[in-house]
Amino acid sequence: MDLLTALDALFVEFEQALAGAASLESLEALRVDALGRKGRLARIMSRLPELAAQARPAAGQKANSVKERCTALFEERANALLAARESAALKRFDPTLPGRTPWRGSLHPTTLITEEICAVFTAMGFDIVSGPEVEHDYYNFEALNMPAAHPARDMQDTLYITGQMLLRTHTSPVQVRSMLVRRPPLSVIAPGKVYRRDSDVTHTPMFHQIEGLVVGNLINFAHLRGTLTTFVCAVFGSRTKVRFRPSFFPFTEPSAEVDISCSLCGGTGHVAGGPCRVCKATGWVEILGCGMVDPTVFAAVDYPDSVSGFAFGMGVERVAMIRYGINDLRMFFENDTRFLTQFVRG
Ligand code: 2U9
Repeated sequence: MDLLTALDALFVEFEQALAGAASLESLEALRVDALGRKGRLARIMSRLPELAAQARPAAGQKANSVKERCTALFEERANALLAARESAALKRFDPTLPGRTPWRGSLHPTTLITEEICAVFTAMGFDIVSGPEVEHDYYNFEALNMPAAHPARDMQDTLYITGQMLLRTHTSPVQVRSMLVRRPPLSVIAPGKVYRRDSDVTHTPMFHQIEGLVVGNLINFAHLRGTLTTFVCAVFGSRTKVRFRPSFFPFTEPSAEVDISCSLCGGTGHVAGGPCRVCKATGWVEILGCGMVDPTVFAAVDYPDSVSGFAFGMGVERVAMIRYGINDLRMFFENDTRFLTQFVRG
């Protein structure tokens, strides 16, 4: 077929093929096949040297005109297909349908209980303080009466970053820092993440603590008892019984652990099905540790001998487990929305 006839045939066949193309994608494939760099038009025009020199300009003009007409046809057809696609989408859209209810997030039980506990203490006049999670050995251990040889400083128990920097193992360094920038009297509460080299069914390498510190003149164990009993009754109900058992912490002397009557069995040790699983049939559950601040700690922050104070600490997940009756610590870290969405501000 001579070159000019081939150009005419290209146009006619392109027009027919476009009419049969049902999608934008097949339309584009036809365009590339006919007009693309290696397409049919390019192949026809590669035969231009076959023509006598004087016939070539006319052939070139015809090729341009075929290309322009093909392109115009292509655009016309593509616009028609696009419009059809849009009107089909519009037909599917029913503005009278009720809207989809948006998914609403909820606060994590750890956050809820932290906020609740902090609210109880701020109502009693405590300030909320915070500090770094990557701490210096001095604030985490040394200033808290845990000198170099103390077992808690062991690599087995603490996550070290470099020689003297570590992930804080408790929020107590926050209170040390507070004492360094404030003068007594002070009452602060420090909520936050803490890290320990511990991981099993009942321990996670990161958990949350809330610790409190009160320093002033003539602060004594009765203030400690009153403050913590008020806290327990606010969070667990006014009928909750509280008992203090002697204990030991390096930074407090004397020290105590606080048990509360079990909220599941009401302190009886038994539920309808048999022995209570929350308190292991004892009627009591341990909720926090506390004590009068050891004078060594006051000396480390240059406070006068005349001041006294009390401190306490609790694990937030533990408090939440007792408060909400959760029996598996891992629930707090799995982010299963079936678990998380069950908690609402009380
Ligand atoms: C300063 C001085 C003293 C904070 C205290 C406890 C007792 C305690 C534990 C409870 C469960 C940690 O989360 S837990 O494993 N804490 O028993 N914490 S007294 O004493 C301080 C803190 C800061 C300057």
